[in-house]
Amino acid sequence: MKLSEFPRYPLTFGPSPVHHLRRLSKHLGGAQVWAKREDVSSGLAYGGNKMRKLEYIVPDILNSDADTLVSIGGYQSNHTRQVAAVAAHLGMRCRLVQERWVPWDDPVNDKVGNILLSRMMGADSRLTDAGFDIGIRDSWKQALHEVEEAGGTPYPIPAGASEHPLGGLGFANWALEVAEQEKHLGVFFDTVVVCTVTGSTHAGMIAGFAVLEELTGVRRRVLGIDASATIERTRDQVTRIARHTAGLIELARDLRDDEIQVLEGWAGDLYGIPVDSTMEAIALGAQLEAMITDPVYEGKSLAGLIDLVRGGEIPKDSTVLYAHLGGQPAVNAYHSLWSS
Ligand code: 5PA
Repeated sequence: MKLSEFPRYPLTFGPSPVHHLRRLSKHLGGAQVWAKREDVSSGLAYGGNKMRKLEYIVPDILNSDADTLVSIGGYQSNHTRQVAAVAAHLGMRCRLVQERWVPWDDPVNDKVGNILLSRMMGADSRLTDAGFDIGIRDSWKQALHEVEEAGGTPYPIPAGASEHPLGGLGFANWALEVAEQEKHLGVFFDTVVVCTVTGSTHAGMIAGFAVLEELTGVRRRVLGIDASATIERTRDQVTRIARHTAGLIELARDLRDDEIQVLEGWAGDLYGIPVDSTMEAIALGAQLEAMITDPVYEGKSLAGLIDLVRGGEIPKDSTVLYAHLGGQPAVNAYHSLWSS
C-alpha cells in the first residue's frame, strides 16, 4: 500500500514548522543548520514526535473495541504523556506504567513535568522500579492484564510506539513533508540529524527518504544520534523497523546498509543522564536561538550535530536539518542542573 493510502487521524496542526538557525550556524562557522519542529506542531499537551506516530495508530484504535490505552516509559517519558493526551482527546481511559529508567534522584522526578501533565489529563500513572529497557516488559503485560481484570478493554502501545506495526509510518510521512517544504523554501537538506532511542522515528525517516530517493534519484544522509546508551539494541531496532516500514510502504528494493546510520558518542554512559557535550548543546540552543532542548534526548542529538559540523563530517557547504522531537516538559525534573 502507498503511504498516502494508510488512514491517518490528524493530531497535529499540519506540517511542522521549518526554520533557519542563523545564529547557531554562524557560531559553528560551518554548515547551515535548520530545524524542523515537532515540539510546536500539536495542540495536545505540548505535542512531540509521538503525535505523528499516533496519527497512523489512532484509526486502528478506533476500529478496535478498546476503551483504555495502555503504555509504558520512564517517569519522565514524553511518550506516555502524549498517549495520555491522545486518550483524553479521544475520550478514552489511559493506564501508564512508569519505570525508573533513569537513576536521577531528584525528589520531584516522579512529580513534575511529563508525569504531572499525564496525571492532570486523567491518566492512571503508576510507578515501578524497573530500569531502562527499550524492549517489551513484564510490567506492561501485567498492566494489560489488570485493565482486563477490571472489566476494561486495553489497546496496547509499546514503548515509544516503536514496536507497533504502524509505528514507523508517521516519520516516513515526515520525509515526504520535508520534500514539499524544500520546494517552498528553495533549500535542499542533504543531511538530517535525529535523536534515536526506541527507533521508529529514525526508522520511519529512513524508509520515507528511501521511497523519495526512488522517485527522484536524490540521496541524502539521515544520521541517527543514539541517546539510549545501549547502542546495539537501538541499532537493531532501527534496522528492523526501517525494513518493516519500507515493506509496508512498498519500497521496491532492500535498504542499503549505508542508509542505516546510528552514531554513538553523545549518549554518555547512561540513558537520561546528560554529559558535558549535552549541557553545552543545550546552552547553545537556548542562548543563541531560544530553542529549548532537554538533557535526555534533544540535547544529546544537538550535541552530535554540533560536533559533526565543527569537525567537518558535515561539510561547510551542507545544509543540515535538525529534527527537534520535543521533550521540553522533562526539564522541570532536571532543574538542579541550572540551580545557582
Ligand atoms: C524520544 C523518545 P524514538 O524513541 O522514536 O527513537 O525517539 C527518541 C526520542 N526525542 C527523541 C524525544 C523528545 C523523545 O521523547 N521518547 C521515549 C519516551 O518514553 O518518551 C520513547 C522513549
